[in-house]
Amino acid sequence: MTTTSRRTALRLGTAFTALLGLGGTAAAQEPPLLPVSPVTALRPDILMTGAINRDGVDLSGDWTYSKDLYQTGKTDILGWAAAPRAQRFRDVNVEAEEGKNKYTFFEYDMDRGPHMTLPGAWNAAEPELRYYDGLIWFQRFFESGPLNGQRAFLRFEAVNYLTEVYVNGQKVGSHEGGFTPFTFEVTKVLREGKNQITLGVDSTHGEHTVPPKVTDWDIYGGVTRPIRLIRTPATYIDDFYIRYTEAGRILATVQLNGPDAAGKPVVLTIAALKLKATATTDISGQAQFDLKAPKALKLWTPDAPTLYEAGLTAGEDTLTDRMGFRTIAVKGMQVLLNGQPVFLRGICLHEEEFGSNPARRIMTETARALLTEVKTGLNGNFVRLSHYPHSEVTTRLCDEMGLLVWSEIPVYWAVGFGDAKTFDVARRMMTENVLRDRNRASIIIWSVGNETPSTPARNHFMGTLADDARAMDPSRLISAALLVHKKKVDGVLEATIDDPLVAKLDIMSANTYTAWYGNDRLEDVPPQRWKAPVSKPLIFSEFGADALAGYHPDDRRKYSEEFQADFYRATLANADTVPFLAGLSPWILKDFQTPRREHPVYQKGWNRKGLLSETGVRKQAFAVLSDYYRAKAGK
Ligand code: GCB
Repeated sequence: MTTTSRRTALRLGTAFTALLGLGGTAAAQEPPLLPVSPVTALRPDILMTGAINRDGVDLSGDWTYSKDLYQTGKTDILGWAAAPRAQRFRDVNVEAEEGKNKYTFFEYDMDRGPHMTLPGAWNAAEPELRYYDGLIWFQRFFESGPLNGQRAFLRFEAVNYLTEVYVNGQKVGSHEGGFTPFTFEVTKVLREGKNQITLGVDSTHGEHTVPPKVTDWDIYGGVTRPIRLIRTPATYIDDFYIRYTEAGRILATVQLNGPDAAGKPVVLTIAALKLKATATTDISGQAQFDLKAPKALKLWTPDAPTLYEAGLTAGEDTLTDRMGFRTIAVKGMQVLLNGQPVFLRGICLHEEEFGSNPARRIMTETARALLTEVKTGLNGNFVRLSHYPHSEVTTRLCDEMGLLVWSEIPVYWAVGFGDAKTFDVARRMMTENVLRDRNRASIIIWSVGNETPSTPARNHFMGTLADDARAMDPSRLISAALLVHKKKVDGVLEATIDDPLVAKLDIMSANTYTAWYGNDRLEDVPPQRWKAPVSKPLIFSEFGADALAGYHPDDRRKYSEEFQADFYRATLANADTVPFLAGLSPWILKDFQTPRREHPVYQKGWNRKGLLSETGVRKQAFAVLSDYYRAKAGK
């Protein structure tokens, strides 16, 4: 057994081992590869790119909720339609109805239910919800004035995982996926005055979901990012994609939505650069710009993250965005930022704020606290936002603070690679992620997944995701965190990246835990040899060791701060020997919650591979990495 297979089998059990083909049965009959529809067909009808910069009514705050583990609000016994007395989304005043007739009864009442502050995952809200994994209904009321010809939309920045949305008792849409935004038009269902909104949020993951049921992070069910009611003119700017090219041009594509979308002038301005241009939309409502970048343009870099306010106007609709301009490319074994080689001094991050009871509630200040530790504390220039799209607040802050970003979708471990439903969900997620964030200068890499077994079905699945990302955004690089095969040759470890998916990637990335998982020792790490069949840059996308902050036994054993620091020293020494290494993103900035980690002394529900404890206490390894990056940066 190779080191990879031993470690993987240890962590994931026999199902994954069979998937890897190690059980000896999987390879016999390969099912046909899944058909691929055009990526344009997966685009949501309404995107509302940049919605975060539009005015709106924030529905954050107090909501009532009702737990529904057996989904009685959706279906009754034997699969019948749910009984009205259990349908939480109805537009009725339960208490008033009960008062009208002594034979009327309900098995819910949202108005008299318990309260929860949204956004924020439910596991942090109440002890009884700590590990709740299922359906919860949420409800609140909001006011709306007359629309006067405008359109109204509900914008959800993220809800985990499957969401049904009802307004005044009518279903307005549903969405699958816990980390990308979605928007439903509610123009026709809104009432003047008081309106009711009900959400059915189901956190359950299973054989068709992305990610799959077992991951190494917390459930974090519920509404984790803001919900807003947004109004626009009848024809509005639904999407825009503005980028800078190596030829020194600014290209922009703007998509209008509405009855007057075709043949409409769109004005693009960047006042600080004295740039103003007009293009007219085609029959599909799309306008294209191809402009020479003004000489005064300062390119965005992590050291000087210059942002410009770009303005778009189409009829009555206007939208602004703060944007940076830069190029990113790969040449041979190097990554080039604005034509110059760059070494990615990074770290991985989960979407989890500091504190002993995090709720994945990422606001500007909670995100800034994490990113400041990367930028200033670690002397970093790069974050891997693992393993799913993080809040737009975070990616925008990376633009502002000067941090390069790896953005990923949770195609993680054993997702259903041969399953058409899973394929569709993953491709939609990739689409929603790329279309949300392709105006962010900070983002340089789209990752199509993490630690997945190489099979024909998986190569097709993830290869298609790579093609999709490139089709929607040819201006960024594609990668994936790969498993590596390790074996000892003449007593020295040899790590080989022989994954066929590499053909679809610009950057190879490897997760390497030599001397943490498996039987290798710290002294095996520095001489480890890295081999790849192609000449592309490599990132160590993960390496790490658990350490409990404050634990200092004399023998520097596992779980001690000393072991973690020694592990970092050994892996960094190894990194220095790899000529095609273009960057690092060790695992991980901060200890994070996960039901997979239950050692009663050291873990207690936390993965302890953070360089910081959950409350932000720096462990010894923090300084090891910080010093290494300072030297790399030439500071
Ligand atoms: C990995 C996974 C990450 C885990 C980490 C660990 O390779 O990508 O999600 O949390 O290892 O701690 O084992």
